[in-house]
Amino acid sequence: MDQSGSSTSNLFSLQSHILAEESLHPGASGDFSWIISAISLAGKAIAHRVRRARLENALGDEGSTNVQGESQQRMDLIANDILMRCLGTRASIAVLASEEDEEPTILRRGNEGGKYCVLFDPLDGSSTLDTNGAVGTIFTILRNDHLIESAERTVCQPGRKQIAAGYILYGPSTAFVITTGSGVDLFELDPFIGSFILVKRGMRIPQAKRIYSVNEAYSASFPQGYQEYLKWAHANQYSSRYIGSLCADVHRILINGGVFLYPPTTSHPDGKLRLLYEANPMAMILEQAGGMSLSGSTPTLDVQPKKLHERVPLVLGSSDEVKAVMRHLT
Ligand code: AHM
Ligand code: MG
Repeated sequence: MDQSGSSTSNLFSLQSHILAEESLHPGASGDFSWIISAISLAGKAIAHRVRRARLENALGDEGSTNVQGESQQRMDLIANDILMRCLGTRASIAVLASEEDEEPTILRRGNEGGKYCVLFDPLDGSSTLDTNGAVGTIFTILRNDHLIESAERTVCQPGRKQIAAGYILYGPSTAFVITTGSGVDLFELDPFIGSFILVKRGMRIPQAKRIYSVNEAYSASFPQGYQEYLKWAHANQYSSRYIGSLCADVHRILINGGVFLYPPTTSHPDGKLRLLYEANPMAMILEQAGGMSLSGSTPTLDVQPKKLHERVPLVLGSSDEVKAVMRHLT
C-alpha cells in the first residue's frame, strides 16, 4: 500500500495494522489491539446477521423502545448483544455504554483493572434496513478514570479525549474505518478469508464539494441561519444527497466531500444525533481526515458532555463546506 492509497499486491490485515501501530509505543501492553479485535469480530458477526436478516425474519420493530423513546428494531438488539458478548470478555475494559441501553455496563471497578471504556451505537440507521439500506456500527474508545465513581460521569469525556474512533459500514461491502489519532485508515472485509484488509491509508477528505446532506423535509423548523444556508446553496448550484443512515452519509462525504447537517428541529430541539455515540466518533474521523465538525459554533470535539444520551446539532464534512454553513449561522 503506498501513501496515495493505491493497492499493491501486499495484504495487510486490520489486526496486523493495529499491532504494528502498537509496536511504535514502547511498553504498550497489547490491550488496545485486543479491543479492536473484539470490535472486528463483532463487525463480522453483525455483517453476517444483517445479510441474513430478511431470511431469518429478523427485520422490523421489536415492540420495545429505548431510553430515548425510539422504537427498537430487532436487529438493533441483535447487534447490541453481539457487541456486548465480544467486548464483555476483554479484561482491559472497565465500562461499556451502548446507545440502546439506559445505563452503562460496568465490567470492572476501581483496582480490578480496566484501562478503557468502549461506547457504541450498535446499528445506526437501522430504520433503513427494511428497504435494504446500508447501516453501520459506530464506536469510540476512551481511557477509564478509576477515581471517578459514577460510570456515567466516567464516559462523559469531551471528544478530544477519544483515543480511537471508527465505524463499520454494512453496505455492498463491509468497510471498517478507524482512527487512533494519526490519520484515518479504511479496511474492507474480504468474506472469503474472513479478514478486514487495508485498502486505503491516511484518507483525506476533499476540501470542498458542492453537495449538502440533510433531511430537508424538516427545513421549515430549522433555525433561520440553516434556512439561509440552504437558500444560498440552492442559488449556488449545490447537489443534495441524503441516505438517512449516518455511517453511509459520512462514508460518502469522507470519500467524495460535501457537508452533512442535522440541525435542531421542532421535534429534536437539540438536534437528533447523540454526542457520545455518533457525533464525537464521526467528528474525530472527519478532523483526522482534514475536515471539520461543529455543534452550534463549538467544535464537536470540544463539547463537554453533561449526560450519557445527550444530543447535539451537527455540521460536519469538507472544511470549506462547513465554513460556508457557519457563515450563515453567525
Ligand atoms: P438511529 O441511531 O436511531 O438509527 O438514528 C440515527 C439516524 C442516523 O443514522 C441518521 O443520520 C438520522 O438518524 C436520520 O434521521 P432522520 O430520519 O430524522 O432524517
Ligand atoms: Mg444511531
